[in-house]
Amino acid sequence: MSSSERAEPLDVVVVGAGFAGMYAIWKLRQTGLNLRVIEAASDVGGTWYWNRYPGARCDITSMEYSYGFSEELQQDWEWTEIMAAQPEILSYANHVADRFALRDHIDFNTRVTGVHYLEENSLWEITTDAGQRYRARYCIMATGCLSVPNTPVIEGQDEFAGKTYHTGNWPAEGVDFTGKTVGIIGTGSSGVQSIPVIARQAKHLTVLQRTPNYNLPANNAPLPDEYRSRIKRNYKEVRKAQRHAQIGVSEFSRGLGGLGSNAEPKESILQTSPEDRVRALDELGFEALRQYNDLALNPQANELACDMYREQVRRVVNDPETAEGLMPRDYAFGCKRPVIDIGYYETFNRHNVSLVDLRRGGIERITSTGIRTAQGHFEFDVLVYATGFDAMTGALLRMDIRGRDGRTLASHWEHGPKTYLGLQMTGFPNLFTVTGPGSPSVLSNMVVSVEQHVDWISDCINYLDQKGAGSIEPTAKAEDAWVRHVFEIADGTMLTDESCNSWYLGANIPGKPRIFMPYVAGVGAYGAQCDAIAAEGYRGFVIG
Ligand code: NA7
Repeated sequence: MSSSERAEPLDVVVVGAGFAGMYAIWKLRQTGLNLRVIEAASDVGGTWYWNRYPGARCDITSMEYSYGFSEELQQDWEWTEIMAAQPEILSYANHVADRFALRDHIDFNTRVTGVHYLEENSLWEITTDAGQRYRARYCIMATGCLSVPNTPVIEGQDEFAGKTYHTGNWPAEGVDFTGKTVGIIGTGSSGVQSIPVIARQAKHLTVLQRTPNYNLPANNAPLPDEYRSRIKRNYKEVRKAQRHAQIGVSEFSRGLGGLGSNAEPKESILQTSPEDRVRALDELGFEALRQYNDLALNPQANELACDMYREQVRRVVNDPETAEGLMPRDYAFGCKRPVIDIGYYETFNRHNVSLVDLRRGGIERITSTGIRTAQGHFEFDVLVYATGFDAMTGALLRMDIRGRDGRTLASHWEHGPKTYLGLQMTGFPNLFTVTGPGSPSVLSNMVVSVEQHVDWISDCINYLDQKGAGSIEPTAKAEDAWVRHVFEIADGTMLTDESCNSWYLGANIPGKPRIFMPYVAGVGAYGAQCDAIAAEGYRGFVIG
């Protein structure tokens, strides 16, 4: 009898075997819960399994973007760089799966299609594309925040005769661009990371850019020995500090580069003179933008930083027209996730790279040989979409999730995602989301947030079992209040400014409600609230 056909229902079904699903196995297995994990891919790793595009790399220091649940694991594993590249992170995921025998619990190559609550026996029924059926008391959605690639609908795209790839679904065997003319659409993190690497191989690379990004230097390097041993000596403290930090990166990594580990910005840009700013660019280049502490709070300060940024682009890029085309305008520095880059602007000084600034005339259609824009036709052998993801809600909404009374998640979220703590939704008892909308999630070190959520869910299930309770779900009042709170603290910041079209707001997907989805208060403040709510007997939840 296969696991999915057992007569007895499971305790837990977990959807997804990325970092969240893998940790859920380790954690829930300890408490004796009987679980299965369903994964669409052929192996573990989630984001790091799918995003194998050239140049893919973590933007948080790897010593911190790693599991903290096993002291032996964190002592044994050796990272080679400050911010590891995708192949190394995927090897790490494989190592963890082998070391803790996680694969025994996972059904691979299986995509969940339906998740229905059976009210009469308080079970979730999960169906898959292979026609399997699982029943479980609890369902945990470990489906990732950036797991549904967004391919924009462009007229004629099926007519393109060459090969087409998406950075978020890259072939495992890689792509050889040697001798090829390549077009790439998109200059977010995936575009900025892959463009320098593709340019080194392709005959010619044309970058079709709709919105230039603000990027900061990655400052990646081989892992310094002193830092490695300092972290390893203090890992216990590091992990504790992560849980109290704003984005889940401890002070032990201060000054190393990467998100959350910059040196503390000490200077007010408003206090500087134009000469000071020129000097700062002379000495530090783009790095200069990291030293100011008032960019997030003051629009005037932000605009000064944007001017500096554009000046630095002008300095690095030789051709004035290309430099002009690469300059971000009309939106704030920091409203989108900063992209860390390795040689991005220098790439445009190569003879085999050209920029099409779509602000001067957009894409009209894809043809059999390339892309026609209002500025002319560009020919390619290969077309790469680096066009991002239907972030945070995409993976959940494409499954048919139905709670009490057959109500769909799609209708519950018609006007944008509604959750309590980013963990549960009203009307969907015993269904949990890991790093869901309404939690720090993508604004944080994901591994830290994943562990915090899975720990909380595991404690919650244990609590219910001890009480002999059958179900938990938030009250509508608690859910509404949380949604309001998430909105209120982001409102008025540059993150929600009208000029900002980030995927945090769902603004990259036509028709998606414009709602700021992650919780900005920080990992520490958020974790404290989760703990307090649990300690008060799960305030705001109905336990049945
Ligand atoms: P992003 O950051 O969403 O970037 C997608 C890029 O694709 C962005 O430059 C978009 O321009 C561009 N795009 C999307 N649709 C189109 C169309 N129709 N025409 C032209 N250009 C288009 O995704 P990434 O994969 O780079 O990064 C996602 C996260 O992964 C990143 O933040 C890290 O956390 C890791 P737009 O800005 O919408 O004008």
